[in-house]
Amino acid sequence: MAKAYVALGANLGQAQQALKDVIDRINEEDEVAVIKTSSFYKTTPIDSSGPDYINAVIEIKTELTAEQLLHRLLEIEKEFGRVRPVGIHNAPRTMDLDLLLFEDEVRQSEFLTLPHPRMHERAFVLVPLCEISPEVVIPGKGLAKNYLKSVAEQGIERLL
Ligand code: PH2
Ligand code: MG
Ligand code: MG
Repeated sequence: MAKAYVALGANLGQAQQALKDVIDRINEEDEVAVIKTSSFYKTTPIDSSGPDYINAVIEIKTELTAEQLLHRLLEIEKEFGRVRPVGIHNAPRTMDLDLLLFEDEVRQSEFLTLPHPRMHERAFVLVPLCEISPEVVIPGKGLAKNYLKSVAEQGIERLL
């Protein structure tokens, strides 16, 4: 069984409900169990347009490989209405599921880069990640919590 962290984000439609539903949906996968769920956060779009995002991070255990897991996540994004308009960078979306960490794997391919290359620059990832796993390490970068200070200017508000 591998431990992995997945970032959830949405800024179109009923984003908060969609995040709740997608966590249940991920947990329904036979080879995946959701172990921890962060609070939900309202966050300012970073390098993206449209309304504020709702973001969260989950910890999962899985029997899948990292590639298999990412394929499942991309299928689930589609079930939740994700479309990828051609030519619009980081277009507003109904659901984005990003594989942040998979055990301590480090790799780079067309399909999958681990750890997620921009995770240490984004409060909407680091804050919920450190909430559920305060001592988590980003391979090659060190403790995730050490990057919190550098993203302190980014707008993020914990929802109750
Ligand atoms: N996702 C992006 C780009 N920008 N900004 C916020 N606040 N939340 C996101 O989930 C997000 C973003 C690319 O996936
Ligand atoms: Mg993303
Ligand atoms: Mg994505």
